[in-house]
Amino acid sequence: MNSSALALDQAQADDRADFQEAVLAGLSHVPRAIPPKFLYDARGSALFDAICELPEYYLTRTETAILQKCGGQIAKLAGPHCALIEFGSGSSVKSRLLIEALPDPAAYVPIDISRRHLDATAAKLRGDYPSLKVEPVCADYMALTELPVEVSPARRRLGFFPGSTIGNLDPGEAVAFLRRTRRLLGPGGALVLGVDLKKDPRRLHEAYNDAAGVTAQFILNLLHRMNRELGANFDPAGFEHEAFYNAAEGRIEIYLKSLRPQMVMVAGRRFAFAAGERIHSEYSYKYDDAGIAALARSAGFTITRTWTDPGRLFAVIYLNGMP
Ligand code: AVI
Repeated sequence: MNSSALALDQAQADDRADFQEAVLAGLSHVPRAIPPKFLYDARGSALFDAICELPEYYLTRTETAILQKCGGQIAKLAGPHCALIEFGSGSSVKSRLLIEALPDPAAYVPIDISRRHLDATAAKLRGDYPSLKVEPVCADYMALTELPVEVSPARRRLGFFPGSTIGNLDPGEAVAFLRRTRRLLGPGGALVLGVDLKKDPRRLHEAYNDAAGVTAQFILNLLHRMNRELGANFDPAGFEHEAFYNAAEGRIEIYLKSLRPQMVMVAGRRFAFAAGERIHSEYSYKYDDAGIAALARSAGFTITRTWTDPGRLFAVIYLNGMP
């Protein structure tokens, strides 16, 4: 086995150990909870891509349409020769809109935890934009305090955090992440942030309870993942996906709910579930103008410009770091 295959093997073993530790801690905790980042194994990522295409899931479509419209204005604010840094880049679909709009960008730095995703995406981008320097960083952007790569000399670092992923962080985590990001972007840095807006709760409910049941499969995949990777014996038919809008907290809450009393083994440990008992799997916070302003202020950003769609479903915000 060559050294890069060995490193990949080691990385996989580390990922599995992290997953096991988080699951055992999360299932022992009251109330039970497993961090949402574990929803995204290969199958979970494919299911999330399918969610983005659903008629009920307006977020991706709406944000893309806003970026298509405001790309030129973002480019004007950012100016020439900026380094575009994307947090959680996945397949970098939306960043292409900015790469194409920005005048002579110095570099594109996609940051993603999945090495395979990152390498494949970087290769495609280099093919499509031969003059663009693509400098991928394989890291958990939530834990990143500085860039581990030499970014080509750039006039400004422009961060990009689309998709309402900020909504999956609780408000304290969101402020902490934005503060770290502001520091990482440095003096003169700016951030383009995608935020899902508060709206008719029925619309929100439908977006997380789609008729085709893809969101349910996405959440239930966590049980399959624990069976596959941790030798667990969850019966996925013994659980259901539960998602609802909590208006007081301004968030969608998503759980796996046990449909009957049952005993489950995970990594050699036994867990008893009562009928109706839940495992929390995700929050998805929704913001209004005041909430966005408070978030930006607490993290040391000023809002330079906000773009929304005609139905005010989603917002793309250009934030400048306060000096
Ligand atoms: C990735 N994130 C922004 C999605 C959301 O809308 O909160 C995750 C998701 N969970 C269920 N559907 C979509």
